[in-house]
Amino acid sequence: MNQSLSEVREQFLGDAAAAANADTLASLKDKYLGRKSGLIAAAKKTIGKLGAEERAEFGRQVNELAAEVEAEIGRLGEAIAARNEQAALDRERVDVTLPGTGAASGHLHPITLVRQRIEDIFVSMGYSVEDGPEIETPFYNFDALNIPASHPARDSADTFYVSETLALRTQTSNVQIHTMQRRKPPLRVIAPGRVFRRDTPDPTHNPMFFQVEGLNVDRRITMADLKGTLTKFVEMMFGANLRTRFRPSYFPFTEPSAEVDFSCYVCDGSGCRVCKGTGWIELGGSGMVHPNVLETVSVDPEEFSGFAFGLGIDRMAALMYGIDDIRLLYENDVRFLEQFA
Ligand code: FA5
Repeated sequence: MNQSLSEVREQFLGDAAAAANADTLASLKDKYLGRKSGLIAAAKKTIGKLGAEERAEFGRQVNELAAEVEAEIGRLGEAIAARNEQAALDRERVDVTLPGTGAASGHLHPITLVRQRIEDIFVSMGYSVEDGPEIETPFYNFDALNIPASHPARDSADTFYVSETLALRTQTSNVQIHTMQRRKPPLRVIAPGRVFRRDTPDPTHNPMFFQVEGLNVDRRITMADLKGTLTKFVEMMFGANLRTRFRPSYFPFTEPSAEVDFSCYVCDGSGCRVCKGTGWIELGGSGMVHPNVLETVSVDPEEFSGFAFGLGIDRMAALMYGIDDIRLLYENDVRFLEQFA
């Protein structure tokens, strides 16, 4: 091979060995095969200086070198592309045997869980579940329940009025009236739902909370039925070790009336901040349905008698889950709520 061509070839082989990526390969191609300033083009230009007999041989050799350089650059290009592709595959490899990240799923609110449990217990005792309006007229929330016009509970300092004639219900007892207007005794119903009062929030009070109303009207229903039903309910709900007590009380719509308490879930009766030192927490009110209430819904009090109760669901949730402040139930702090999943 011509001396200068073999020098170009040597130089090319050295440069080619060092070409590691697409950029260096592109400069390599330029350096040797570039039309204007490439080394092979430069060699071709020397052809005119040669004698006639050398020209043909030199031409053949330069074309052969050009073909060799082109083939080698092509081979290097393929090798670099294959290396790049392999690197990309290695980088993006997915290990299908790795455990997946499970999707977070929601769950029911503790109040809903407790309400469902209460419903299950009473349904197992033969009660049906009723619903009632949260916005109510004074007739259903007060008058039909024998609550006189002068009663302090009707005051706007205790009740949230929506207008002159409508208020947010202060108790689920309104459902007693709706139910007895719709259905005639014998009847056994419970009515869980939201109620509203202008109460100052503290660990056992909220301005919005949940109650469950109970109503059992039939012939010869007595106070013993009421006591037996609620004692059985508390036992099924919380277990036999919780103590309950019935305290004489007053509600305009029941006579006689009794307050139902359970032993404090925080101090177990010794007295603490939650039970305000008494050792007991009020679960709800109860009593025998007042004859005036039965008469208002055209049920004969001589023939039928009944008991009713209204229990605080928030306080039952606190007892069940060991929550020492019912306000936590409405703060919507997911760190708190996640515990009940
Ligand atoms: C009543 O609301 C009566 N309607 C209950 C009743 C029904 C008596 C049928 C007789 C016959 P009381 O105001 O005591 O009663 O409320 C019942 C229960 O609701 C309380 O014992 C308590 O557990 C719960 N409760 C009352 N106020 C609040 C409050 N602000 N926050 C959370 N729970 C409360």
